[in-house]
Amino acid sequence: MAEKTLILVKPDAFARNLTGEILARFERKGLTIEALKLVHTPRETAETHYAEHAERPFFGELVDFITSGPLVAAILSGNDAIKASRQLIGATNPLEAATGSIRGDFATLVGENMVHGSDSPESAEREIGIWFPEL
Ligand code: ABT
Ligand code: MG
Repeated sequence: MAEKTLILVKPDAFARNLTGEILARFERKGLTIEALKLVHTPRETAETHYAEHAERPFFGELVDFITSGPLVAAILSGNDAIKASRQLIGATNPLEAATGSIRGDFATLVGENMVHGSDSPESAEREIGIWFPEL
């Protein structure tokens, strides 16, 4: 089933010059880049993106982190793009993410876990609207 997903190469990954490495993994899987841009994220955009975590104790740090530097936002498309991307990204906690996944290979902190991928079709539609309102 062809579908779209929203990916963020987060500020930690961008600062470590891993953007190309990460996008290459999605491309090798067979996903297609439909849109791509560098974003200096306004605080309001980050708060909207992570609205489901607004009441969590880590929300402030999460927004601080995602606005701490530029990130790269992308729309990817392909067969089961949401599930395929989440598989490539790995578990939320990098210490539990499989070796071979992006988080498993490159991260150790749950609060700085390199990449975001939409977790459902509803999330993908909502998040594409947040990061690519011009489309
Ligand atoms: P995202 O792709 O960033 O949404 O991560 P994922 O969907 O794998 O995990 P969720 B549960 O959505 O986490 C959102 C961000 O919150 C961070 N987080 C999460 C913490 O810092 N502490 C926690 O205890 C939990 C549960 C990790 C995620 N992002 N970052 N950066
Ligand atoms: Mg999530």
